Parts: sequence; C-alpha cells; structure tokens
Amino acid sequence: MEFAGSSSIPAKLRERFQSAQKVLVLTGAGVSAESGVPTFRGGGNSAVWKGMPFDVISSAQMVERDLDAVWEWFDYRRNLLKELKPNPAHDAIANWQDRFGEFTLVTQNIDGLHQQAGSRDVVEVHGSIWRARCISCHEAVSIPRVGLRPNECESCGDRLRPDVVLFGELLPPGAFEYAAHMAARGDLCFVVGTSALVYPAASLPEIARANGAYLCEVNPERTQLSNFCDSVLTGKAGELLPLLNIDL
Ligand code: BV8
Ligand code: ZN
Repeated sequence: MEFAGSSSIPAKLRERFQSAQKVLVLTGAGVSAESGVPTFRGGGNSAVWKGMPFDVISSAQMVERDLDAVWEWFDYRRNLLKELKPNPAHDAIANWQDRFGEFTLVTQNIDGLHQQAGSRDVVEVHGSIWRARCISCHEAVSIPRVGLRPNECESCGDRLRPDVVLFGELLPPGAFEYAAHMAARGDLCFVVGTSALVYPAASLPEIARANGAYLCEVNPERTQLSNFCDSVLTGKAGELLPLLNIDL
C-alpha cells in the first residue's frame, strides 16, 4: 500500500491511471465538501435535524409518519445547494469520462453537482434532491431550481415525496446491479469522499477489489476501507484529483 501526501501521486497509481481501460468512481458527500455542502459525518459527529439523527429523518418510516417534516429537511438542503457550484474534484472526474475506454461514475450524493460539472450518465444510487415522485403511481417530476416545488402528482393527484432513497428503502431498480456489474469489470476503482458505511453502496469497492481492480481511496481521513486499498491519497479531493490529470 502506498500513502501519498497532498503533493504527490504515487508512481504505481499514476501508472495504473495511465494504463487503465475500465474505471469506476464511487463518490460520497466528501467530494462536495469543498463546494460547501455539509457532510453527514464530519469532525466525529453526524448530521442532526431538529434533534433527529439524519438516518431517522431520512428514513422510510418518517415518510409514513410525517411527510411534511421530511420535505422540510430536503427543502432546507435544496435551498443550501442553490448557491453552490461544483469544485475541482467534480471537474476532474467529469474530465475523466472521455479518457478511458469504459468509465462509470456512481454517486451516493443527491446534490446533482457531478452533472453540473458536466458528468454524463451519473448512476445516482440514492436518488436526487432535484426530483420528486408520487407516493402512489411513482411518477417522477423534476423540482425547479427557482420557484416552488410541485406539491401533487399531475397524473393521479396524490402527494409527492422526495425522489431520494431513504434508509430502509431499496435503491432505484437496476442502479445497484448495473454499478456492481461495472465494478466487477473494472481495472481501476476510485473511492472519493465517502466513509463507506452505508450499504449496499459501500460494497462496490469490495466487489471491484475482489475482481482484481486496483483500488484507490481519496479522503483526508482514514475509513473502514483504507486497509483494503492498494493506494490511499490522504487529503482533499479538490486538491488531489486534478493532480492525476497532469500527464508527467
Ligand atoms: C437498503 C439519501 C434494502 C438521503 C442516503 C448491511 C449492513 C448494515 C446495514 C445495512 C446493510 N444493508 C442495509 C442496511 C441498512 C442501511 C445502512 O447501510 N445503514 C448503515 C447506516 C449501517 N442501508 C439502507 O437502508 C439502504 N437500503 O439496504 O434497502 C433493505 C430494505 C429494508 C430493510 C433492510 C434492507 C439505503 C441506504 C441509502 C440511504 N440514503 N442518502 C439523504 O441524503 O438524506 S445515505 C447517505 O448517507 C448518503 O447518500 C451516503 O450514502 C451516506 C453518507 O455517507 P458519505 O456520503 O460517505 O458521507 P459521510 O459524511 O459519512 O462521509 C464523508 C467522507 O468524506 C468522510 O470520510 C470525510 O473524511 C470525507 N471528506 C470530507 N471532506 C473531504 C472528504 N473527502 C475528500 N475530499 C474532501 N474535501
Ligand atoms: Zn401519481
């Protein structure tokens, strides 16, 4: 395993980066931290909303119990996001999509910043804060950046809920299966800005490594995945990822 300070990219990783054909990137809240998006677990404590830990307010049960409270939580986060822009980490990853024979970007983030940076075909395994869906006919509708969010379903008139995957809910049909399939085919897998604690998303780097991919973690802190990695870049994604695009 090679450790790298913020300045240098280990030769082995750079070699793999230059020879890779099939690359998968998994991102978490940390890739958006330098854009000003609060992470869930930073500085040792986890996000709390009105006294509720985030995995309580962001849970299937809460939609049953109090959909208005769930909307309040996501409305608050959407309003935060409106002013925020992608950072150099998003830009670097967007730049990679045309560099490799096969490239797959899987994100746990619902903020849409990868797409804003120009990334195409982003696999949003936990949904998007910029969409709502009907609680009965499941028709999805996009939520405008400006103006009010729609309140009821145009097709059946029933209530809408955030089109995000809440704790205790299944991931979007086929999203995880596709991501797992691409992870198993990859020769290089980056895990950027995630504590890798939420499943099944956290199993993707394990699948990639188990199928022979070179695994690189980018994170200022160690995670439960670090010991599992071939390379660990300790630092901020916005500072480190652009270094990989510099062809020595
Ligand atoms: C499900 C959307 C089937 C909503 C989210 C197996 C074992 C144990 C538990 C389970 C299991 N399988 C299922 C479970 C239950 C649960 C789970 O995993 N629980 C965990 C807590 C143990 N999983 C589920 O419920 C999933 N569904 O399994 O369905 C099922 C159905 C019924 C019953 C059983 C099973 C659905 C999970 C999805 C939930 N929705 N998001 C919302 O956003 O509110 S999860 C949400 O939290 C995020 O999407 C993300 O996945 C997670 C937060 O993690 P990170 O993104 O990694 O963020 P975090 O803050 O933790 O870490 C940030 C990292 O960045 C840090 O390491 C930090 O050091 C680093 N960083 C900071 N700055 C930078 C940086 N890195 C780089 N650069 C920087 N500048
Ligand atoms: Zn409907």
